[in-house]
Amino acid sequence: MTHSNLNLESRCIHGGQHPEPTTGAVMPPIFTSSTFVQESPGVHKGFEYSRSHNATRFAFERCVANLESSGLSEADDRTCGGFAFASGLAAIGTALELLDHGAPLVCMDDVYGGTFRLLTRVRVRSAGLHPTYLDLTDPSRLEAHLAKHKAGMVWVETPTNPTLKVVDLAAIAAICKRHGAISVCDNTFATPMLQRPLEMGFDMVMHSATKYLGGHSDVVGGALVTNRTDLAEKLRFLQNAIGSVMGPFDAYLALRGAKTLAVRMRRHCDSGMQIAQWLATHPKVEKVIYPGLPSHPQHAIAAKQMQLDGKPAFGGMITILLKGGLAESRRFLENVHLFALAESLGGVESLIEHPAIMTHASVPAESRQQLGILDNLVRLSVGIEHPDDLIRDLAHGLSKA
Ligand code: P1T
Repeated sequence: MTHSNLNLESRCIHGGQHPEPTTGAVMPPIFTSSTFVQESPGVHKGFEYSRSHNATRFAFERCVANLESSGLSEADDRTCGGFAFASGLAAIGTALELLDHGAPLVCMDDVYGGTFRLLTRVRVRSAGLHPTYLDLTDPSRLEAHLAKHKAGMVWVETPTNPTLKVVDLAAIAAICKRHGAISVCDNTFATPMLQRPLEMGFDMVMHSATKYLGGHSDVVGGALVTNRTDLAEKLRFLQNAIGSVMGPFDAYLALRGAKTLAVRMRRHCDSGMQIAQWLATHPKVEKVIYPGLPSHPQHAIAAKQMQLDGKPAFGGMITILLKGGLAESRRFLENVHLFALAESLGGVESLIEHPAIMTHASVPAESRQQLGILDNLVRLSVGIEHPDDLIRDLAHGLSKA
């Protein structure tokens, strides 16, 4: 049973899940065994070696595949087109192995600093990849580029990390299809509760499961999902051949986290909107970037493609520009207490960080300047605490900025 006829809240809990066959355990046990006995060489119960087959990981993989609407059954692909990895970057690294040596690809200009680092500082050297960074908030830029240049893959994030640009997924997917490029969306910030890129024509979705999917800042993981059987076959081979798989303990935690994704996202969205509106009125804040505010340049497309319960919903990530520079940012960040000053995002607890010094330090200063990742830019991950407490904490920090 694929459970894809259920509402998303129910899919978080039941999607792709079935009781463990030996004992009937309702929640999948943590299968720690690295290997599985065979009756005769090559004759086994479908489990040989844990890098290739692990039932705890499979349960999480089927869950994410279901949430991202892969539409594949276990007959099409053992885990319905879902694949889990040791980290988000391990997932990205494996996805890039779909490309041949020397392949050109297009990447959104604003992406997580680690994605940029893997492409430019590793795969350009080791795989001869040719990334072109484009601002895909205007899809015609992609059309113009692909009319002149080939690309094996187009990689987007939306909303982007950290400037929260929003990309029109349906438009980008259609262009990629016309030009034969594999389209991949890093859906970490929006989560499948708000947008499902495969439903909008994308070939693949990627997640840092470390963030909202896991949801409790206690596990590092990544995921890929595809609705194409040809890509699922390739990813299954690559996942095993490269071996950067998610371990069974992590898969258990990630699956446990994903069960509450719907209820958490509802609170993240409500508090995100309330806090963004409050920040927009604060005299020490120069600018608030939040896709839910009408001032956001892609607000209209965000309202169309990011929805919860059929209504626009914009997530828990907010980026602000303070009046002033690094000194003001430091004073603000040193004087918030409920918001933890830390990298990462998407947990139940609120986090705050300075991308230029922290998560995006690997992006060259010149590119950061062009993208607007400036010294007065601060990124907030709004958790599920009471929003009044969060606002009081921000007010205190800003009073010191
Ligand atoms: O950290 P890891 O699980 O390897 O995921 C990498 C990654 C990929 N994509 C996006 C959009 C991300 O935000 C991340 C990780 N980001 C942070 C650690 C951060 O604080 O932005």
